[in-house]
Amino acid sequence: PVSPRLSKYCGALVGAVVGDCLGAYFECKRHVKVDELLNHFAALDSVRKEQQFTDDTAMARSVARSLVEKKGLDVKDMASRFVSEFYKEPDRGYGGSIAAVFSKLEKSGCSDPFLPAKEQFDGQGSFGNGGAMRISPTALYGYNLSEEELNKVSEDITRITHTHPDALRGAQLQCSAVRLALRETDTDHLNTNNFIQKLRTTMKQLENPQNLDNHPQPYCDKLDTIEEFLKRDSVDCSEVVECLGNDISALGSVPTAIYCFLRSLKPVDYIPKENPFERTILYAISLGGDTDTIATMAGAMAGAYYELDRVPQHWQDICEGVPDAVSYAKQLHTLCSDL
Ligand code: 8NA
Ligand code: MG
Ligand code: MG
Ligand code: MG
Repeated sequence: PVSPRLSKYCGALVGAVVGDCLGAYFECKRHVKVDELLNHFAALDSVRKEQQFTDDTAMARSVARSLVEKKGLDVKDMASRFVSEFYKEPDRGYGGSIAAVFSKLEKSGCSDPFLPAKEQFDGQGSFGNGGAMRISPTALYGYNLSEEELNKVSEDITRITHTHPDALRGAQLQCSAVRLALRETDTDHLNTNNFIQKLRTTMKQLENPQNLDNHPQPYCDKLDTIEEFLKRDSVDCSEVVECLGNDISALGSVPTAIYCFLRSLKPVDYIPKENPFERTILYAISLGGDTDTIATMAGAMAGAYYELDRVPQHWQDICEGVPDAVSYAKQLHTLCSDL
């Protein structure tokens, strides 16, 4: 018998992999037609061909492997794994500007693993979601860490490629949400207000630690929007996209992924799926835009919450990298029990 905690660990990493592999087909479609989405998924039932993962999973695997093998965060080791994976398989659909970071890391032998990312976009750093898309294994590793320690680990892993505050805060938010989903034991009744309130407390501390008036706190604002949307019976796709986003920025995708997870706890009228894990993935993809990344982030939360056995077996069979995800989940579970 597998402990519920281990099954939640496996669910998180497998959920992330299937979200990436299945979302990738629709990536960059500005609008996904519901009919097309449902037909695609119906046809998938008889597909045997492997559905390949993209940069999201390629990088998440390096995060997991490095944490396991180094028994904690070793930034140089993680940076060199990102680099060698990139040069082994550069066509996994990486973000447009990230090759410059990998090239500088490679030339310098990762001597200062944080420097190349700082130089991106004239020193502004990337605000892309490439930090958040890969952070989920950190929530498994950091299950028992204090909130402060967890935020520090998420930030350092993200800083290897992204230094813009939006990218850092986005990865921290994603990691916190996955950890909350892992820690949730009542899989039938998630209190969404509590869930959002805990995330708001975390983000408030990160965005506005001195509690200043009129201080920008964009992630807290998005959490308010999510809460407001959840009070309504339904919200049009177009309004979700307009207010929360579906693009490659962290701010325009991490809150969206959280909303997808929380909205899909209940039936969604145009997604006729009983299984709430499946519903989460299809709903995330239905929003269009950066579908692999929003589905991988929502998939990590949903898999963590519902556990591995809610991830359809056929999806597990056809998505590339599922057995490895199970193996990393087990190793992170063992590691974190020893910490
Ligand atoms: P990134 O750091 O290259 O950022 C992605 C893009 O965001 C950049 O290429 C810029 O266009 C833009 N950007 C980021 N920061 C700034 C800034 N400070 N000023 C102006 N523009 C900026 O790569 P990443 O790792 O963050 O990207 C992750 C995404 O790329 C994921 O969705 C992943 O799946 C992949 N991807 C996305 C698409 C898509 O359009 N949906 C397509 C292929 C690959
Ligand atoms: Mg991708
Ligand atoms: Mg993407
Ligand atoms: Mg179970």
